[in-house]
Amino acid sequence: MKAQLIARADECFDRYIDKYYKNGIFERADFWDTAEIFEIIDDAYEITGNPKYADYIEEVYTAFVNQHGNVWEGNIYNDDIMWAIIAMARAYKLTGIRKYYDTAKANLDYVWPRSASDDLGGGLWWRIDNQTKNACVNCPGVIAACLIGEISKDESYFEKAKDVMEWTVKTLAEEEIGKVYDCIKLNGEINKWSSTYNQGTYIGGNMLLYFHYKDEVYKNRAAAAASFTMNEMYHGEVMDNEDWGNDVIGFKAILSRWIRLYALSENKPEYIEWLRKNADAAYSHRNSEGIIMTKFATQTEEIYYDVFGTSAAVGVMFNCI
Ligand code: 7K2
Repeated sequence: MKAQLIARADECFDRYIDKYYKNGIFERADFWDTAEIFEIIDDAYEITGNPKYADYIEEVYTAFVNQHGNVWEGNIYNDDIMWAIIAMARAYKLTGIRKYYDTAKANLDYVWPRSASDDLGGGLWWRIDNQTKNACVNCPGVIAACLIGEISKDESYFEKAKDVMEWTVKTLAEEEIGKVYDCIKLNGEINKWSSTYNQGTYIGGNMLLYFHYKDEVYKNRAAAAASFTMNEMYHGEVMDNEDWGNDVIGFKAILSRWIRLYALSENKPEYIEWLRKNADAAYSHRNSEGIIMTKFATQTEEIYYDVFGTSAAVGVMFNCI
């Protein structure tokens, strides 16, 4: 069973590579897309142990720093930087290759002071214009700080992560039911839209804090958010939405990564089964090139799709294993 699932995930990855990849670059992928495709390669290496994925990590890393430099001051999106830090810190944990960690840490030490503020009671700004505080920077910020804290053994990163999570729970979530909001504006107005990526990184951030502090409050938050996502947002059915814009189309890989971490760590096989149901549906709807677009219950057509939109299924193929 496991070998078959790995073979299927490898196949989907290879078709994706055939379509979009050359010399460390994914066709038309922007900074954030690349960071998240990088994370899918981390997933692939973590889950299969196949050394070919370590080679992809090295190639993508090299192309990324060639293009964006070692510290990414030019990027106005604090969230983008957090995501790329996560991709590289995870790559270090998986390979032991020091430069991935050095790049991740240098960028966290740069972007954290740029993002953190006491306005609205705490948390991180989404962009350098300091207008909104979004779940998509705060939860990844928590994850990034936990990873760097874990690797460096510097407790201060965990302290920062903890404070940002407390603010996020208070400001951008309904803790008991596990619903995560999108963002709060400078004037206090809240956008209550819940999406798979924010649900995912909220689960992940709370799990990493749980592993460190062993306080069940974190685990309970992750549990509530996992349940809300599968049962309330999707009623246990296949994810067949989030198909608009340039960003939303790639969210589901992020959810699957962190819900898997929760499910394996807390022995909740129902979530892996749900991911597998999604992966099965997605696979059955691949097109003749083996490409799968983000609506998993819908047939992928024989047309050109955005590189980020078709990465989500690849991520789910690995994370359902
Ligand atoms: O409005 C934010 C966020 O709150 C929302 O969830 C998503 C939905 O859109 C933006 S975040 C998307 C950004 C990700 N970082 C890189 C940027 O290029 C991109 O706008 O889509």
